[in-house]
Amino acid sequence: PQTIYLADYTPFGFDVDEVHLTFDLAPSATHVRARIRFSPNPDATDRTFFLHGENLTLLGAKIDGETVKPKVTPEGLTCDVPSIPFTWESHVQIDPAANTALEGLYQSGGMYCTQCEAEGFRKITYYPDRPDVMSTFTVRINGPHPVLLSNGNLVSSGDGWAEWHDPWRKPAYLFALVAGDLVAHRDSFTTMEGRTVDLALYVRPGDEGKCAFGMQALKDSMAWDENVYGRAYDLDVFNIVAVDDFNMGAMENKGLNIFNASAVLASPETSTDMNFERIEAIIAHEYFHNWTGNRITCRDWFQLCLKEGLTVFRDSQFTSDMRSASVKRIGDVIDLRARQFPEDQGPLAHPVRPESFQEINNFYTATVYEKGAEVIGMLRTLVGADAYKRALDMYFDRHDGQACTIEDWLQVFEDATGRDLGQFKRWYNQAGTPHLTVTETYKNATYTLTFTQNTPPSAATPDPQPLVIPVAVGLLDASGVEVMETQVLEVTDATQSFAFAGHSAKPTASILRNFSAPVVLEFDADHAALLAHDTDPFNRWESGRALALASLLATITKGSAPDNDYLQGIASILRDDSLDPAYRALMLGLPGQPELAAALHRRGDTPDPQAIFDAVRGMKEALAQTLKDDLPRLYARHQVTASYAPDAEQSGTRSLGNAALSLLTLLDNGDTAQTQYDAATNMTQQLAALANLIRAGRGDAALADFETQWQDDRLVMDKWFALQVSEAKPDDAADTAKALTRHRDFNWKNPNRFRATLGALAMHHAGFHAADGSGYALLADWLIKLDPVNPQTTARMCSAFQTWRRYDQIRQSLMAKELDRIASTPDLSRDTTEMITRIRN
Ligand code: BAL
Ligand code: ZN
Repeated sequence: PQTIYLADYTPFGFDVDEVHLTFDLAPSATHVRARIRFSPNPDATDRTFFLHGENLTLLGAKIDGETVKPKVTPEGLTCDVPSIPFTWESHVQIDPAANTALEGLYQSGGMYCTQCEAEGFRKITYYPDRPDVMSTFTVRINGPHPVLLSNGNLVSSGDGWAEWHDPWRKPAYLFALVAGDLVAHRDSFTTMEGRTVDLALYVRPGDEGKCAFGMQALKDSMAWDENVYGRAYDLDVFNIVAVDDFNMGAMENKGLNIFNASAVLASPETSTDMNFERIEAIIAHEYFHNWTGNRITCRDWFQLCLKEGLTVFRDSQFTSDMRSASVKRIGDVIDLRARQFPEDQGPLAHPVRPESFQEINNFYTATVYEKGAEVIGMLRTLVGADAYKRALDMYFDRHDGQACTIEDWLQVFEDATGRDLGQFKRWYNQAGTPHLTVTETYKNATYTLTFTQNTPPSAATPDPQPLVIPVAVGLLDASGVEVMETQVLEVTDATQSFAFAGHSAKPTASILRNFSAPVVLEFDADHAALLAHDTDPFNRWESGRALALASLLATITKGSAPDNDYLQGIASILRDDSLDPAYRALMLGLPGQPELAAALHRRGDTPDPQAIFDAVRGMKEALAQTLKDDLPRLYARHQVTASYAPDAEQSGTRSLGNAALSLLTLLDNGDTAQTQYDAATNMTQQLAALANLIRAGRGDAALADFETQWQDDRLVMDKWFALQVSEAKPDDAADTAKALTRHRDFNWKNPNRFRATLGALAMHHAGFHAADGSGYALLADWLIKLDPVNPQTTARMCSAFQTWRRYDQIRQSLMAKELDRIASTPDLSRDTTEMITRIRN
């Protein structure tokens, strides 16, 4: 496959002044007629008229009304065109029913829908399918469906047709069309400018009862973006559609967001508290894209982080405001370490702004999204909240309606603050997770911290240079009283010291408060003291995590018993009823098993997945024993009796109750879990109880009951599939997943169901890495099977193998064998070929 480089960017030779599309919908033979006004782009030198197009049957083309015969290839067409403005017309036929890749126009459960980001529009019609080509769109849809939707505002409609016009110039990746027998949940919102916006959430009949929460989240997001960023909505309507078959979580098409049903439909009976929180965040994320992504878009796909990093950062701010900021921050860091760190520390490492790709779909990564958001968080920390706001106002003023770059983004910060961000920019250009090693000295009442930064080299960045690292530091005295409030140190050199004078005794340092930079911190801190006293909630939690990590590593490598300081420290926190229950529940969490494997690998040890699994289990048993007398009370106190609400308070209470339940289960063999299961009236309680019953080895009856109860609910059945795999004993995980692939409801072409089953296996660390290679082989079998049907979802899941070089020789050769087997599959997609090649090399 061809590699595309950032350095090769050139503008398209033509501007698109307006686009008119007419769709005649039919499952296997949809006709698309395009009438597009082009004019020469004065900023371009190359006037080659190349239009992207894939899987299209060209039935005719005209320029200014005259039939033309373009030269057609599998990637698109070229044609001789006038050197003055002209009208291009084309007529193509496409086959939505056969489109299992779910890119372009496809069918899902009888409805039509689209997914055009990144390069799906070229599967709908011939077009310059690149984000820097922006135009207004007018769309006529002819089809026998009660609901016919596209972007923008409805112009007119009648029986079997509708016409939409989007007055905002947009790139083709934001195009959307939906047609189907759908029902609308309606509401409205009045903007700060006084505009009334009609809101609708379209779902399949039967799902009407799962719309209210998403609608409220949308209204909250609209109000928040006005209040915090001064950004109002800009059309008469905002529509959201829920779709069963979808590769991603959701898509921010202008005025017509399309959502994976799992990312929008919610009810207390069918959705967990975590589902509700995720839905609220995704709705916000897609809505916020209207300004950061749609009004200001990306010049090219290398700039993806321009919209994604910023929009993730904005949705994190929103969730922090709606719920608990420290709980959100801890959750984000857990997620970053679980998903982004492995990427940044392995063969798939790439900069937040990559410099080359073969298939852009492979770069919708945790690095672009989550590290991209961390980079913006650091920028805000460095310049301060006021300057951040000034810079954002300048960004919106200066670039509204444009397709921009990271250079444009950093320039507004330089102009708003007078700062030189040349070195800071390395965060966008360099791959790899920096290690920040800290040493301390104390002499003559002066406490000195010395920081050494080192980013391990990678194929993407062989020679990393020092970064600007904002390190938030506070100091405590021996009794735990804060003697220096949080200060942000700017570490810019490879090695750099900071002195703090006037301390009559050696203080205890709390470093990297609120996780002020996405680095691996290596500092021999007084974690027990910080766990007891740190005033920074993140670092207090982090201290518990560090103690747990050290203890688990000692168990794995030396067979040591769990660390008593850790157990007692956690017990004190759990007994402190003044602390937020959600926060205490997080305190009971342990480092992820892949994270332990990474830590062992970093120390030069070879991780043994079963030993890691056993150590974690042993630590849970030790926690259960330590908290033995507290658990019944802790559990009982954290049962919600009020009617269900998915708010931060109730979900925090339930999360602590269920964290207590998982320890209690180790003591009572699942009796409490059975009682909870039998009494559960919401999915949070039911699913937690079911997980504990499976873990206690007595889940069969409840699993059967759950299946009977929920067999007609696709999203709940995804949980049923996933839970059996994720809670399986390591030796049984692959067999469990394999048995589930033979279940009558295993629809492998549905990405949610595929991920629930095979994705759950990939995430079951000890199960996926079972010594006999059964996990590797099963996943490879299914990736080979899925690839011709859905390359995007296949390629995404190949990352399960990205850490393969961490393990022992036998596992490495088992994984290499599967990677080679996938790679040698005839006609492997470009998506999967690129992923396997990068992982294997
Ligand atoms: N733009 C793809 C989906 C999302 O990040 O919102
Ligand atoms: Zn996004």
